[in-house]
Amino acid sequence: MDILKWIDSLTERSTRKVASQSTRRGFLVGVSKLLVAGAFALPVLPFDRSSSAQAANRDAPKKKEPTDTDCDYWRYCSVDGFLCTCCGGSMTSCPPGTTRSAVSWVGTCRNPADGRDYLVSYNDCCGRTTCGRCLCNTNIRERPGYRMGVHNDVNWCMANQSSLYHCTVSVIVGVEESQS
Ligand code: ABN
Repeated sequence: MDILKWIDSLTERSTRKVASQSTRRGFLVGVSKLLVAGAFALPVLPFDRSSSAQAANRDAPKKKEPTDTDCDYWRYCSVDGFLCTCCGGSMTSCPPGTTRSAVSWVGTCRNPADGRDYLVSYNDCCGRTTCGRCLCNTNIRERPGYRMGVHNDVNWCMANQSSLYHCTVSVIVGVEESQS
């Protein structure tokens, strides 16, 4: 009991002493100084700025550039058919055993590399059954069947000796005049 009283009186005496030696304003000034010092110190504290943010950036999936076997490759902007690049041919040549259609439809596609518009002739390759690989149906600026030259939902092998449709090539036949 005595020890409790002694702790009580000790606490009371030291509290009174602190209270008599300090003012409320002084206390507030001290706290403010601490806050200001903290605000200046914060930016120089050693944060780990190195790896995590950079790694998150680096590991974000990058959009892969389309190649000549992808439907979103610029030259295929108005295709309706199987890409010959997936069928043993190339962008401009028919696979072995097929012949290029005598007639075709055309599309106008912008090349993102130079920003120019190209006239692309989409010819079907004829003489073998459908290739079945890389079916694309992009149809940009395609028009209904009454404008046959820009309609692509047609078997253009109809004018060839064999009307079997195999795949489609995309041949550049014109380019817009440059602006300058
Ligand atoms: N021009 C490609 C194609 C071929 C057959 C049927 C529809 C479209």
